[in-house]
Amino acid sequence: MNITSSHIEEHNKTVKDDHQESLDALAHQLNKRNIDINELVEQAGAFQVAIPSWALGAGGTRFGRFAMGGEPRSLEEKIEDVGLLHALNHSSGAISLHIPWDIPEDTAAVKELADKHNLVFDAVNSNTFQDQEDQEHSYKYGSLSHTKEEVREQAIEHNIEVIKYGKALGSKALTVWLADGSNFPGQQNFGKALRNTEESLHKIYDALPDDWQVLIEYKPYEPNFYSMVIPDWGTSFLLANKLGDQAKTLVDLGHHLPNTNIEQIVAILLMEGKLGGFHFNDSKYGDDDLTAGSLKPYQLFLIFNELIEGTDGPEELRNQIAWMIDASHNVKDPLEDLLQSVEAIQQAYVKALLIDRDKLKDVREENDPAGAQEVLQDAFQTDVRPLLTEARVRHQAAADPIQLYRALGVRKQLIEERGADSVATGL
Ligand SMILES: [Mn+2]
Repeated sequence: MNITSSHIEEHNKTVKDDHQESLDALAHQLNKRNIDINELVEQAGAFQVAIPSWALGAGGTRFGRFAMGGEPRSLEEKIEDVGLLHALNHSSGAISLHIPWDIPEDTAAVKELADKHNLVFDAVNSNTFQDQEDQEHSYKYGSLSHTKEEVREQAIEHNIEVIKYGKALGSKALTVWLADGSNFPGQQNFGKALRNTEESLHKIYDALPDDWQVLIEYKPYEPNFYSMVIPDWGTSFLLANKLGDQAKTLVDLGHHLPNTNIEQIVAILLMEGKLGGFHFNDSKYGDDDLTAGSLKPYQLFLIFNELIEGTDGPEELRNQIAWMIDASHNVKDPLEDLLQSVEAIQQAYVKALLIDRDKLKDVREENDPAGAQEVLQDAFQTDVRPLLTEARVRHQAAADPIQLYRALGVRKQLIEERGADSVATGL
């Protein structure tokens, strides 16, 4: 399945007049606020969010997995799917691999295929939360934190191997998420488990190329329900500080207890130069892995407000942090879901760029909370969708990616090519 430039042109022609009308209205509105729409269109078009290789199939829950049909059967087909997304929205120009679900056997060929789709390889992810076939030691009771040295060594070796794959593909970061923890009180010595983890991470850190980063993810519960070895940003931050400059914290939006003020965490990590990565999703109760922005678009906007406030400019913000979608798709077509996620992230980003920073500074200085709310709402309530459409059109992508995806019958064609019962590797 290929989306060609003529598919795109045809589609863009059909929406051209309506789009121009909306864009002109928005430009006029922003002009009155002394905002140049072209500058924002450029920033929006430059924003890229990595797609993880495991997000292209139907996601599973503990209770069931409902096949989507046409799921990618190999890493090559996953790259093709991300290529489809990028062709449609011009903002999914990176892929994040999960090893060992997606081992690039022939790295040169995999890189070439990615190049063909204008994709680069973002952070690589290790996996020590499952046992693999022919693995000597089990991770049932932990990996980098395990009580037994031989298990820890095996997990360290795995991470170093993941770095090797990443190096061959041009990645610049390793993301470590540990499922390690305990299910029952008394099961684990908290201090010892954390100390073991620190020592293991040190060995992985020593194997990092000089221009790489290691990103440490945290999670308060699940799969362990009494304690997690790295439960929160503070513990991740502590480890990152102990390791050194190349170690940073990764914030996954679904990895917090309900009502946590994530934007404040973002601000503090940025202040300390320790925010390295971001995983987008949305949730109502826990790590629900729902489409980014589907439930809490205002929270996403407030997070981007802090991201912009805490960095030196849009370009620095884009380059300084590894952006990735980390969501699962149980009932939606994953490709449509990913298109919606990217769109929601870009909306939040552009709306946060609209915030009148001088005014916000003034109202804060004057301790004027009502004034602060007005400033934020002025930005948040602006409908920036025509601006995002314009960014896509200027980059020869689809004015309305989902509309074109459906009009072309992409899923139907993928089912014809790959079968109705193909299953992607992943959760
Ligand atoms: Mn994550």
